[in-house]
Amino acid sequence: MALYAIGDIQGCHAEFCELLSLIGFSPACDRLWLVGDLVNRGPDSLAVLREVKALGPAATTVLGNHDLHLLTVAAGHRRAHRSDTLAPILEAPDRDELLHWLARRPLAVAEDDLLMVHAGVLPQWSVDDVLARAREVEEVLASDGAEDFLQALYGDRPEAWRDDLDGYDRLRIIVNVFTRMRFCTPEGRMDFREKRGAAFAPAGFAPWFAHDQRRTAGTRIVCGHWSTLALMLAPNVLMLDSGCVWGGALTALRLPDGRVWQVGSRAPVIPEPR
Ligand SMILES: [Mn+2]
Repeated sequence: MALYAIGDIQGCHAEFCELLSLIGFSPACDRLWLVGDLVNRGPDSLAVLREVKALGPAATTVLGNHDLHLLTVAAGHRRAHRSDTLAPILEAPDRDELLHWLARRPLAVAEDDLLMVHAGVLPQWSVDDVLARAREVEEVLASDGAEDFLQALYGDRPEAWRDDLDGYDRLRIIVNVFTRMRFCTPEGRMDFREKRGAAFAPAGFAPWFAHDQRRTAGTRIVCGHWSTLALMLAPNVLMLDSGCVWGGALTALRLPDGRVWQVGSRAPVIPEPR
């Protein structure tokens, strides 16, 4: 029995299957953690969704920004972007089942000394804070209020967390932290414009994981989202987005020993913008 974490798949179904067979994954005795962004931009998001859903309790996936974009487009609140590859899901006979399943995935999961989110966590949040805030959003996504919430989901504001935020502002910033954040200030103000690597931090900002006083520093965080950082295996930050959809690779990491497997992307290399 082993636990494997896999980075952002984004519809790269062939690479996902190749990676599962490379690690010898067995749903009967192994477990899979997926860092989110199962869908979009890549060639076969529908097959990825069906495959991960069919793995049942053997696979745990957290929601990423592209997964939420799919839910929002499906609800009719946003138009698909030109580079989106979501149409086959929206037209699939099992679309409702797949979307219902996706909307009930968590935003954060913790087990032993591990914590998984798609993008990051604010420096001033403890592991308990992370889980409590994730549950707030998960409850709404699984409720009758989900459609209204998805309509109010998008936006960069508020840009800083406050404990007394409420309503959609509170839910929106929680989602932005878990699914979109790259750079923030020590107080937890976020920047969403810069998508390049750590060297491009806007003045006053640093990568979310680089702040000295970060309260989750003693926990191993499994995440993805920041493909311009490529694969980053710091002792307590395991960032697994190695840019498969951009021509990079899809990565699997075995926990707790840290052995890594990769399969090369079948997509052409796209240097930017991610
Ligand atoms: Mn992402």
